[in-house]
Amino acid sequence: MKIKALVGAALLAATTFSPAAFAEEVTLRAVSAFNLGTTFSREFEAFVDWINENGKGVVQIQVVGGPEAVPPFELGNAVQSGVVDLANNTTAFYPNLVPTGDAIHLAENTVQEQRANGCYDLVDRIHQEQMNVKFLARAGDGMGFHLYLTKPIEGPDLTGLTIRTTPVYQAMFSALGANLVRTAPGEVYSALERGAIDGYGWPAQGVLDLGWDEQTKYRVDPSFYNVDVNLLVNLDVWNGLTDEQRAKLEEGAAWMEELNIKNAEINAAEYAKQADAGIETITLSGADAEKWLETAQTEGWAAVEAVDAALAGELKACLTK
Ligand code: 173
Repeated sequence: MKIKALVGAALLAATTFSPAAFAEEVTLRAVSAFNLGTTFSREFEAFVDWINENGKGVVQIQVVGGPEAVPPFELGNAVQSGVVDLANNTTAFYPNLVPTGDAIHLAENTVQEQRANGCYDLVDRIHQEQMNVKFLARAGDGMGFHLYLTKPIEGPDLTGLTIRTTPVYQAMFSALGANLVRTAPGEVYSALERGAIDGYGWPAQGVLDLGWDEQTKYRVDPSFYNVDVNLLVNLDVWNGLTDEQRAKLEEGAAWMEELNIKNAEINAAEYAKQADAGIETITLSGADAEKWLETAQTEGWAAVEAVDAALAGELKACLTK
């Protein structure tokens, strides 16, 4: 018995994560796919502060870093394997692991509605089964995506334009005729500066954070979809926590998801700042706007259906009205 216990303790000491049975307070190591201090780490950092304030003696979070710590497109693998315990990441950065993840930003209902109608449980189950992570919480809800350009367009025709993309915009922009280049956010500024791209897909918020306004002339309205930036916890780590630790993290998750309500107001403030920075708005209207939004939804769902028709059907049933 004694030897077994000693070997067990030695093995545990060799891992970065100390299970709850041996430590009253556990510290999770977290990495963000987005630069710390910028828009898409905002809710994550608020969540970390909330946990570190309200979880004393139970659970704490240590932020290891942002994209400089783990490259954004590698972060999914890092949290899957347990190299990091908790990740702030968007489905567009881990399509290799959860190929139907694109469905989440096609949602027409809120995160709170998805919790109530069972959709959150479905999304969580898919993440657990396919990626070995607990889908703890979602930020970004209530904020759409836009196309930003260095040259004007007349209507919803992107023929001849080279646009920086992620899986979010891929189906829509390619159906509208664009050439696409997939890059992490960190490469957008220099691609614009070099003239390698004529524009990029990006959410309503965060352009100024990254200094991209210097290289951006136009934003195309209306916005489409709903941003998803998710807190993911390695499933082995999650399962090793006590009920109290899990409950504290879930309490923090619900608190963080309430912050999504502020997005409408923040979007409006961000549009005003973009205008002040000289970004002009190209507003598609009438049939052009209809084509823009219709293409977004139809092509977006077609891409998810092509991955897994049955799962796409289940997701669509609880994500759309
Ligand atoms: O454009 C992107 O890099 C992207 O897909 C995304 C998704 C969520 C938040 C910010 C960017």
